[in-house]
Amino acid sequence: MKMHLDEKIWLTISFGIIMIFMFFTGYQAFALDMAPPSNKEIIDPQKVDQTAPFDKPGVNKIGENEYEVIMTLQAFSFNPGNFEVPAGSTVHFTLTSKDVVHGFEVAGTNLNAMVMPGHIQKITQKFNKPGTYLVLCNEYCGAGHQAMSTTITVK
Ligand SMILES: [Cu+2]
Repeated sequence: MKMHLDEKIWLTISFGIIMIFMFFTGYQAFALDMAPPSNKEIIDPQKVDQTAPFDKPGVNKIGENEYEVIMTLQAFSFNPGNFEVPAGSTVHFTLTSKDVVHGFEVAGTNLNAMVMPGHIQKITQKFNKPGTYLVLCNEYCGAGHQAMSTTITVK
């Protein structure tokens, strides 16, 4: 096959760029251990109320400016809902669903998680700016989905 020199040059450059991207992606994934956050703990979705820590949902202070929120999501509410944390707190969320797939999105932050029945979702966020943060379910979960919201007040 006869190939024009320009074509060879551009093919080499494109192939080289792809290889460079693949190298960096591989380096980040394997050498730097960067990956999307994931938590592989599972529980029996029929027994959420009896399974620790979800038998006691709530907001617990676990250190200086550090809180743990044990939350269950169910059609169409968050438990606990409308809670408060002081500004500057780091909040560790432990979430699960009691029925169907729900979403946990906190507007104005990077918090956005899918919460599935039978799975424990863990995410951490530091709340520096005082204000009222809207928490929304962003996975369609049934007839009352649009009403599934709560707030986190930071003050
Ligand atoms: Cu929902």
